Amino acid sequence: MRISSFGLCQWYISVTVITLSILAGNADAAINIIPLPRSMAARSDTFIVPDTVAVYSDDATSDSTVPWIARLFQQAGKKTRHVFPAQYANITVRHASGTDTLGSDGYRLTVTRDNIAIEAQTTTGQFYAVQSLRQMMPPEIERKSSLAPSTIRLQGVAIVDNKSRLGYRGTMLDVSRHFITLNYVRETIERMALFKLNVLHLHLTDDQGWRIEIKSYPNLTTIGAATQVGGAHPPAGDRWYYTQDEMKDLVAYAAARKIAIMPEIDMPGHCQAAIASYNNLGTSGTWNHTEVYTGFYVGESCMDINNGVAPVVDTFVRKVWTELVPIFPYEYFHIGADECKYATQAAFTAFVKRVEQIIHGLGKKITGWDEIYGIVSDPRVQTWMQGDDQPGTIFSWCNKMYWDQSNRSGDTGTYPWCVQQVTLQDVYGASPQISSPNSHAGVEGCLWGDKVVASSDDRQLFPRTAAEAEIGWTAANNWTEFRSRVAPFSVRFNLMGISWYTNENLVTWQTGYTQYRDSSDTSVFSNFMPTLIPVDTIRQAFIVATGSRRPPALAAGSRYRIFDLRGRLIGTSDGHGLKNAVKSLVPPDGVYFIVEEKNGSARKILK
Ligand code: TNX
Repeated sequence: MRISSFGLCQWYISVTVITLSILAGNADAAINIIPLPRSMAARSDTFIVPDTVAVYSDDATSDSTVPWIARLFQQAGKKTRHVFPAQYANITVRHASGTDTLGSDGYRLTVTRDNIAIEAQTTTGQFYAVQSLRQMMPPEIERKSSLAPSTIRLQGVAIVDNKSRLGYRGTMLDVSRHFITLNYVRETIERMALFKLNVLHLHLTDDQGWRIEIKSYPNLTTIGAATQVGGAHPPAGDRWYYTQDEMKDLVAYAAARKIAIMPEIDMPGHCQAAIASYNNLGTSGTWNHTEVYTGFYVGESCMDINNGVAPVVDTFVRKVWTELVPIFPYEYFHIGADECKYATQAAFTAFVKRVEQIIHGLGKKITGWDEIYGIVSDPRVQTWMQGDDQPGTIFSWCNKMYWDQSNRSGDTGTYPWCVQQVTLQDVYGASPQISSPNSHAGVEGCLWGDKVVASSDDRQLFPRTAAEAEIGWTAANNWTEFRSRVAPFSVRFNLMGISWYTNENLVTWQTGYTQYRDSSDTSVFSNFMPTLIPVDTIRQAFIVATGSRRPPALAAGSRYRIFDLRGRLIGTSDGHGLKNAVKSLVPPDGVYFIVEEKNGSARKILK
């Protein structure tokens, strides 16, 4: 139990987060892993996690996985120590031989009464085994703070998860239209890792903003990053771009989680921020090129390429990509290349071929949207249009994988130009589309930022990202089964602080948990972070949930009010102590918040 003070305030409350399954010491549950492992056989025995977990690793490759295991068990309120030899270990990590059949991302994970065994041919495979183990642990480990000591039982199982269906399983964040903070990008990386996604595609530039420092073109950030859709500016002391050093750190952070970052610099269209920074990159008479575009609809900018690639454009393209080489080790550079309205086809083709030459000269491969199909020699093209679905493409059909499309018809705050809704089932249902004969190289969900402000809109990413991860990993395609396997993730999402969308009619989410609020729902608990929530937020939640503008006068003793995660008042108990309040008011499962009003003392209790 942790107790901390909120400090001075006019009245005092405390919040208790109770997870009854943990209180009861009963963490057994069906094994619900997403994406679905290739083969999984439940065993009849159970592993009880000891207070100190002894970890054995067999070589340097396996050693690098140990910190992830330590972190996992630390979150579970356990200690770990590294031991030798294996017979003293509760968990063993082994580097499988090169002749094994697990492949570059497969693993074996076996849980028995006596120990947990992880085996893989690569650190990626070992990391994925840890992610599966993470999903077998109680969801409470996802809190920012570690669990208090409790009994954790893991169901015995033998998993062999060999070779993902697609090598590329991506998420795209559009950091240009609305800037996305590094913190949120890191958060997204953590969430991707849980589902074994492996490429974060950053749409770094567009008409509304240039978001990466380029030392040889400083205006790109002084001018090009000064605004976003809607025309706002960064608050004083803040900036809306990433420095090269920040990006290097981010790349390393992602790499540790087995995620590569693919940079995209959109050209020759979608580049108004660049043209506004260096006017001679554009041509007059096509589109306003003296200011960064702050409109919401897709812009129409185009670089000066219709009379041959202008030398100034050629130099720009070469220097920009050159500066990115030491930052992004990923093999592909993405050039967007979509929607360059004012370029003739011949000019566009010549430009793309020239950029390909530059990128090849830098030792990288080139990729982009449908428009470059058939122009470039590298096999990978990303497709949003059904008609351009070709072997080797990255599947991002806008009616299945555009996360800025609504979860349901009529959802405000989204941009449903492609289709009225993309439900969880729609995403899952794309599975047959990505199989042979199309033989896609990958799948990617794209969170465009024209309208969606990512950092306050996890509901566009989740739970749909889980379905994307699943179909990218396995060809198994059983919606009814997936529906029940995804249901308990409501709990994990909540505890991870994800404000997710329920697709309420499609999945019976584990009871007692919240869903993302619609705009009419003013609850502030829907994105609750137990350890980080400021007292003012709790106060506001209290006011919203109770309708009371001022804290009520208190009876002798404490009054407890129980809320669900949506901020709905479940019940009130006066003066009978916490235990009684829990007993009489809290439903038998789920996470609830207990707000304790107490005149004169302040404490926050987390269990
Ligand atoms: C299409 S299709 C775009 C983006 C928009 C998005 C909005 C394609 C490659 N580009 O520029 O942001 O729709 O959904």
